[in-house]
Amino acid sequence: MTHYTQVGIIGAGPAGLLLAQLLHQQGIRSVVLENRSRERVESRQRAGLLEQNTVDLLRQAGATDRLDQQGLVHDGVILSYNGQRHRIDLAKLTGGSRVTIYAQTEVVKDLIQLRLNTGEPILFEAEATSIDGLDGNEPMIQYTHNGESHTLICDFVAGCDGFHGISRQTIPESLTTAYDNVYPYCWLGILAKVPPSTHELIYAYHDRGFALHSMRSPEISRLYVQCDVTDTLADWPDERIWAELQLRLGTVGWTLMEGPILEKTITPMRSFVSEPMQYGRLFLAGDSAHIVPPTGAKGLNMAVADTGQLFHALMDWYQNGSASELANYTACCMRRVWRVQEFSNFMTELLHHNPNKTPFEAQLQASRFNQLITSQMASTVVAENYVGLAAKRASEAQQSVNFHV
Ligand code: FAS
Ligand code: PHB
Repeated sequence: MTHYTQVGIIGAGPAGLLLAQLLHQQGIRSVVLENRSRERVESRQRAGLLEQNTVDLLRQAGATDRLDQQGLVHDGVILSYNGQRHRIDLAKLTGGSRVTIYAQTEVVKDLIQLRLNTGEPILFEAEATSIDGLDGNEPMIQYTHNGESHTLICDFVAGCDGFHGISRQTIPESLTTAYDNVYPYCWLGILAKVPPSTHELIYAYHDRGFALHSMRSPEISRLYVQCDVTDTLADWPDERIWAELQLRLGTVGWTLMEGPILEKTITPMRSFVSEPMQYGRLFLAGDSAHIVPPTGAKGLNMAVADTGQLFHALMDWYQNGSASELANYTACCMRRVWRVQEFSNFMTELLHHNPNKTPFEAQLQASRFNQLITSQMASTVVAENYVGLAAKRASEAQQSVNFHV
């Protein structure tokens, strides 16, 4: 069967769902195609930290009712180096910007419910198999759903289908440049039924490896330990996980509370960028175009920032008949993407024990951490990147308004 819409959206992750909602609010019709089930999409444990810019865009979309009730707002973050802790006062160093802990699973649930409330089409277990006609004005997405083949004809295709989707592969290889950096370690992440042992996040470097103390609620902790790229979950029984977390996060006078582990996953660490993020009427947003190691808490936030950029460019077309923002989409995204890539790489290299590093590199790593502790300027750079530079610009704008008042 053949169907028609204005924007065909491949992927019901944060990028695709948010774009669909923002467009709907402006009366632009879209169809969301998702190849997994609703249950699978809503249960995938992923990100947990939202920048202010992300919260603002979700609020614009009308998706923050539960976030406002359940989100945990943080003014600071703790970095630890072999047990020596340093708190970075995010709000003080950035003129009031903060971050919010609210799981990606909850963001996705909120956006899916919003989509369902609109009555606009979102098809689960519908796999996009090809994208055609991108050089014309009516691109087509071929997809299968309930065992039948369908064609979706649209004005634009939003490739929000993540790192393993088909959108990026649709851009001719001869026109793309890929940048790739695989790290020699992974993260083993757990959800544990135990109250967080500190109010704020702790990112810890330890000679045994990195660890991160995060949370999902006052009752649920989210924790990570660095593991080897060859490790499997069988190599990490609960006892070993807790023992390593105690060693790596520990400091004098503090104990990590332990509890039943509800879920375990191993995530590889990789930096990847593919340029351009567009081809004819196809525009990539989120992990389909770039991925970052989660050390900087940027993957989800970058996807949302792309979505905001693409939404404005599409509305410039639909409301003003202008194609200039669409033409500049890649260039506008890339400035932000590379800033986030650099910050994510900095945090990853700073906080992980690299088995391949030389003694010289080990000294540099220790010196970088020492500079963070002794220089407010160095801590400010980390704080501004961590809360998101869009937040910095917003707080500067607010300060300038306050200044002139
Ligand atoms: P997503 O991958 O979320 O969504 C893409 C969607 O497209 C998926 O639902 C997929 O099923 C669907 N799809 C793919 N191909 C399709 C096709 N052919 N047809 C139809 N649908 C298709 N970020 C952090 O900030 N912190 C973290 O701790 C963190 N942990 C992560 C752990 C893992 C295992 C992974 C994979 C990522 C993690 N990330 C983390 C990054 C993550 O949060 C992403 O940045 C975020 O999901 C990006 O959102 P989207 O771009 O919407 O892509
Ligand atoms: C999380 O809570 O899952 C989380 C928080 C910060 C990160 C990565 C993951 O940098």
